[in-house]
Amino acid sequence: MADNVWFTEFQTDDVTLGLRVKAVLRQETTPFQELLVLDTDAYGRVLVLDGAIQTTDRDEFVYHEMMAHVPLSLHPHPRRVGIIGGGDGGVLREVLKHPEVEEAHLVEIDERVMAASRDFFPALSVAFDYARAHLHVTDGIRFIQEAAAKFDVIIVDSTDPVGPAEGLFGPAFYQSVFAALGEDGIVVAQSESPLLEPELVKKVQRGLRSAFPTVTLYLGAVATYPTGLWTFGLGSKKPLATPRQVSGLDTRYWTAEVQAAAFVLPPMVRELME
Ligand code: AG3
Repeated sequence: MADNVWFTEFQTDDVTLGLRVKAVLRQETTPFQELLVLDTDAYGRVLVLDGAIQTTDRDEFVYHEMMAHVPLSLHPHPRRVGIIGGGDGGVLREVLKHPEVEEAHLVEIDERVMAASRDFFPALSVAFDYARAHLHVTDGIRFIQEAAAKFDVIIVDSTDPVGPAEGLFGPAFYQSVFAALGEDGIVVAQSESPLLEPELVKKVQRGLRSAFPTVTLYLGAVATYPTGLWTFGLGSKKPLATPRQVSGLDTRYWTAEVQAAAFVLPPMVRELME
């Protein structure tokens, strides 16, 4: 490929992120969205859906570790875990690092995302074939509505709230997540950038609060997402206890100390929780 080809994500009408492209590995219109897999020098392989970067070889661990290990260490005995979205498999891989998890159910609406991950992101899709992994290609909203008290932890790894993921950001969805969780249930949902999308951060907090008595959020630094500063909304049926000691996880971002620090919020973030 010519050496001056660039991919541009329009994060808003006024802000872009540009990556020089070495090769376009896949470009396809799925029944749900535009899917693109790029190879880049800066971040390795990059998965893009509807123009938005979902994950890259080089920084995927930050997001996937923070989505999985924070709620799993806060739950007293996470045996059954539901992952809504996350068809690349990155969250699933992290969830299955916990030996006490007996089953993890990945619910992805777009089978082509899983296919792209199998074809181009072996480090993400590695857990698809594990015995404890159960893959469901179906609508996460419906799946959750039919999953009464089934899960200990639910992780909502959605795209931005436009297109197929829109329904995953409203109060009705969080109420069915509440019903799909057992008595110590915890949910985590990716909730966008506090600087660029404060209204979305607030919307997730409000939605969670409409269903869960305990709601908070924590931060992580994901280089390729808008502004790099990312929020994760968390809802819990019980007040949050001290995290369980989880040892032996092979991680590059998450540690118990990083987790504790991730809940220390600057005022500009704290005010989005009110
Ligand atoms: N899901 C959240 C991606 C949000 C990124 N937004 C953006 N680039 N505008 C990521 C899925 C990874 N498993």
